[in-house]
Amino acid sequence: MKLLLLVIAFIVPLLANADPVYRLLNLKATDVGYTADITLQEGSGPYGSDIKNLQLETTFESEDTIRIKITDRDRRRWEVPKVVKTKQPTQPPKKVSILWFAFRLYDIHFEEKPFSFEIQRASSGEVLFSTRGTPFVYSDQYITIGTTFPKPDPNLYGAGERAAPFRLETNNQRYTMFNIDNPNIYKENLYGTHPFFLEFRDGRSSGAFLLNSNAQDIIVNNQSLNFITIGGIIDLFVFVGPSPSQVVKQYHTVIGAPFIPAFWSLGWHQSRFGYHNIQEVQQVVQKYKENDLPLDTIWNDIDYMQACEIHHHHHSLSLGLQGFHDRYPEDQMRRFVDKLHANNQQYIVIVDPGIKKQVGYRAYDEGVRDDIFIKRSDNKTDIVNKVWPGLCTFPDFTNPKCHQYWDRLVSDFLSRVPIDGLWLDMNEQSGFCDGECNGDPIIKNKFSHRNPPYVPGSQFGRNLNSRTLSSDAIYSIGSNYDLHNMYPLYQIESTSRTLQQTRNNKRAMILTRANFPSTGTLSAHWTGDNWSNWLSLRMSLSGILSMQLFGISFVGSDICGFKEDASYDLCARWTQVGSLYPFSRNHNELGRKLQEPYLFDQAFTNMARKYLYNRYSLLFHLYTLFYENSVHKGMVWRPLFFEFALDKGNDGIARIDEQFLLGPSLLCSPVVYERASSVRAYFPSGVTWYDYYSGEAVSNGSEWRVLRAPWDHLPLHIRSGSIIVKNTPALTSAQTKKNPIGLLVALSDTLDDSLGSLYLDDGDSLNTVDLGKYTLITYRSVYQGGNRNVFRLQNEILNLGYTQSSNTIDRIVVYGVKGNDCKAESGGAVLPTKIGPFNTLTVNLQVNVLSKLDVVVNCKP
Ligand SMILES: *[C@@H]1O[C@H](CO)[C@@H](O)[C@H](O)[C@H]1NC(C)=O
Ligand SMILES: *[C@@H]1O[C@H](CO)[C@@H](O)[C@H](O)[C@H]1NC(C)=O
Ligand SMILES: *[C@@H]1O[C@H](CO)[C@@H](O)[C@H](O)[C@H]1NC(C)=O
Ligand SMILES: CC(=O)N[C@H]1CO[C@H](CO)[C@@H](O)[C@@H]1O
Repeated sequence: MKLLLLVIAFIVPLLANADPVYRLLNLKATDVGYTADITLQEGSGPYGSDIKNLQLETTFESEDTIRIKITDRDRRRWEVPKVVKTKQPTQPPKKVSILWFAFRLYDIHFEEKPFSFEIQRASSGEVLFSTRGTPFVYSDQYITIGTTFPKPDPNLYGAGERAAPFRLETNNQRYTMFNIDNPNIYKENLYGTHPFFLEFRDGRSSGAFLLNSNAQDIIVNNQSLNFITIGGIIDLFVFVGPSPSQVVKQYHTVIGAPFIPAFWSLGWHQSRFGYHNIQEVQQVVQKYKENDLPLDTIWNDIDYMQACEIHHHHHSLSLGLQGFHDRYPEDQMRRFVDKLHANNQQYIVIVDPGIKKQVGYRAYDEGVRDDIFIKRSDNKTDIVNKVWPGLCTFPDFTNPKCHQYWDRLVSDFLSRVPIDGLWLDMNEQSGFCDGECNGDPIIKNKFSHRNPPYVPGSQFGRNLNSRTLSSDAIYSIGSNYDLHNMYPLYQIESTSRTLQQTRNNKRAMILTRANFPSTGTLSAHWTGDNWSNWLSLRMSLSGILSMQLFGISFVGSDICGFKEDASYDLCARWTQVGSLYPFSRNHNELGRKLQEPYLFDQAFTNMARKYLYNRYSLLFHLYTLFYENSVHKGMVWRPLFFEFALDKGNDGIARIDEQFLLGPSLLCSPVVYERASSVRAYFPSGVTWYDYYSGEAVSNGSEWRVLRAPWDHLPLHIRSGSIIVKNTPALTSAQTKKNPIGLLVALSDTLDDSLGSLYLDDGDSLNTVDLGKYTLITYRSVYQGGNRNVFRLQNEILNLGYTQSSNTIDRIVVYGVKGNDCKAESGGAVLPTKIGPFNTLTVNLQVNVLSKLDVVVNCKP
């Protein structure tokens, strides 16, 4: 009998192995695209349960984005709900009208049998997405759709979250996407799911996004890419670019634009798991000040929480929000936070979703009373898993009643200690039991939500229940099988509403670990539990670049590494490049060597001060990049090929991920290898690159150069033709915001103009852009009379909705000046000038940032 079963088990998949063949029928053009039926003609997918009658709906979303939705015609399947009220682009997508149909940048062609489709670039006929010749399977728990590429080894990016090189490897790789609490193990799936990829081919780009929340794999095999998902539907968006940044912009139009962080949150952050008591935290703030090191925000990990003590550690572990541990007396905490605020500094604490299952604990009792915890598959009992406090239940943020519950807990906590943001950890959801700790699982049938036939992540020896809530757990709107990856979105949405209301409609900071498309509209992210090693340092760069694609612009990694001890050199290099992370926070694990920047030696402290001040001198620039990012003009960090897609100098530009651009014009080439004192850096073509600090012209582009980089030097270059605003840095962002500013002009090396911009608002109120409560200024330097010896620098105020800024522009520094005898004039008055090394010109002046700026510089050759 046993043998027979075994034989059947082998034969059945073999028999079923004739690939499914679907046929397209009844194709009809509609006002906005096409509809059709797709019917299974023969064959079957590897796991059976094929869906026979499918329905196709193709929508021309806009001139550059097409959507292909394939659903079950007979039965409604799980579809991703719209969770976050995503901020739509400032230019709303063009109304579907006959007019723009003529300008569509793509065509779509269907093949009847076997069913396939091909999306082409209208201008050239180039095929961007073609399912022809790729497997198309649509069964209950296994759906696959894919595309082929014209040449082997295409340049592909995306498919996160993981710690891996930015450019995807194409030799039969399986990229799993399923949110789990996994330390940054090279190439394994991590805390977020992003079924998006961007392709870069011959200087142009396209991309695709599968709007699907189930556990998935993307398989990349030399000349093809296949999405495999184990539930939901096919809802595919294809973006035609044609530039890489246009693809990203098109993608963000679907998932929502990144938010503009509160100005203060762009400052420096210090955190540690293992600040044992309030005195230690106070001392860190004090030490920063004594060492003349900028600090905006101090963080507490779980050490502050009141509850049980485990592992014989000093710290206590439980849900926060209930209250503070004895070592963090609440009255002292309140005074401490008030003092931080008086000093323009901020305080943030961590909170986990798990609620300790303990009668008498308010958060638990009220959750039971309101019946808002996630249920087991019986849909009756609260599911229980173990997290730091022990056995826990988990709020079901999809339940509308849950918001009141969460709102009450969070706002009560804030009324006691006015924290400035929340750090949402463990929200994958992480659990120490596989599935649940309730006892034996309730298993109803073989292939259930708990036990699907195909398991993304099984190559790492995991199933969907490994160290997380059981995939058959039940929420008010569906099953964990479908919702697991979206849990953080619901939690962030609820937390954000509460923080905004409680904090008088000010932007609050939320830092989440788990993530999904749309996360970046409300929250920051850090790349999780990395190691204090050089690989983690390198992976932080590609991790941040990938998150920019995913619309999570406000992102960073634990500076100096979380796990294990950071060496002097590693922490020095990490502090340097970390000072240019969109989100800059030094964070460290319990029991590890302390790594605050003043703890090494005087030389280290001086080095850290230099780069922290450098960050603070770029705060207006960063803030302006976030504004531009939010209104869809690009990313905060950019890979080199985003700005230099047509760079002819070197094919390798598509592979570079150890250098990056901060905005369009600052090229950073950090040292990310042990014992290196130089770095091999590529300079993209078509512009001159000046050393950012000295103004020396270093390269005319299109070449690799070896740059000297002693232990305390971060190579940074500015592109000719750009203007950036520089702050006079202070110990906090608030003070920096008031200080005088300067303009750094890197003159164009052709007769083109040099350009820059500045975005200003009050720094923390909501919707400043939509309400017009901001000021936007552009700066332009124009050569006069076709002559590079004379140039005129002017500003133009494009929007004047915020007038509280009283910054003085007190200096203009110009790189690339021709000649060394220069006169500067403004409105007939002569301005003092100075020529320094490398013909760097400094002009001194006193002009209010909101006044007219008009300076003419005339140099003798
Ligand atoms: C990709 O496919 C081409 C053509 O089939 C083959 O020559 C090449 O070796 C393959 N490359 C890899 C990395 O598998
Ligand atoms: C679970 O129970 C609730 C209320 O009793 C009901 O509304 C919901 O539809 C049930 N969910 C499932 C998946 O059975
Ligand atoms: C850039 O090109 C100019 C003009 O050909 C030349 O004078 C200059 O030395 C070059 N600069 C560098 C850094 O190679
Ligand atoms: C991204 C990364 O650096 N991952 C590594 C971190 O360190 C651990 C332990 O050395 C490795 O297992 C990871 O691969």
